[in-house]
Amino acid sequence: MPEIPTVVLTIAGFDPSSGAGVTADIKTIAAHGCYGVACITAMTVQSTGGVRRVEAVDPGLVTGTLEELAGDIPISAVHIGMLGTAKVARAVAEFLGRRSGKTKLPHVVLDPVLKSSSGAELLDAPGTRVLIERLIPLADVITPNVDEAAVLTGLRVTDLEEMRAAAAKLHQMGSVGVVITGGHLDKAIDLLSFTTKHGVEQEVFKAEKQRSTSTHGTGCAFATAMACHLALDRGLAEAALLAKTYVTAAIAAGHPLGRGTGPVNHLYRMNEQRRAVGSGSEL
Ligand code: PXL
Repeated sequence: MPEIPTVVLTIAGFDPSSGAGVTADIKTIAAHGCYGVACITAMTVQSTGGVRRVEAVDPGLVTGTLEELAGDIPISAVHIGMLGTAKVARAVAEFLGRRSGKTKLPHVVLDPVLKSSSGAELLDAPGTRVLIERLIPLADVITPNVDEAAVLTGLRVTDLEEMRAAAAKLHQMGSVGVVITGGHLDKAIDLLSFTTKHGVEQEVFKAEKQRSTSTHGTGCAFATAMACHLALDRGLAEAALLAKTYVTAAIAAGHPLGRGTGPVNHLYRMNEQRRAVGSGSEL
């Protein structure tokens, strides 16, 4: 009998340039050897040049899709990205809230996507309130970048000390695990913070900042990679470290596509395999 694959569900928007959003997430999930299923929350009109238009889908379609998938396929982790509107955010919160005890979906990773890097609003203001009040307490891990951490906490978040304070505040707001990504800071620092019986534990991951114009989709790739590692039963610290390593390599191998910010290369490992096979056959 063929093996049952580890399934990761992504709930996110559609970016037609496939740098971010569901199509990018499916690539990330495949790169981790898992099987991806998806629920689209919003359509966007965009290219590497930026987001031109956002249109949320009917919340009933979101509920129907999530119930249909979860009733049929065993899901080992959930990634939540762009939600678009409060109505869609509420539909997702209600779906997760309906599943408790044995039917609770494991390893919910919430990427609080608020704006695109070009400044377009990807979640409306009432949606941000739903995210704070209903989704943060339902998630196992939340992965804001420094700007999103600042909006969610109302604090300034520009360096490691401020990241530590923002993480503490996010714990007070109901987050169990927090990873604040600081890829935009001078040094690319990520802070992992989680609550244990003994209090809050924090770990810092540092990487050299890379000079690249192919960085579209780093947030989605990081959060989805974390969901995959948690689905594969890795602990929080290992998942965060491996997800950061994955994103760093995907940026380094980024695609020089389009006139704007190119997409990261989610499937860079396939090129490594192709080169390995190529050099093998030449010997
Ligand atoms: O990177 C955030 C993001 C997430 N999801 C979708 C997006 C974007 C940014 O443009 O379009 C669908």
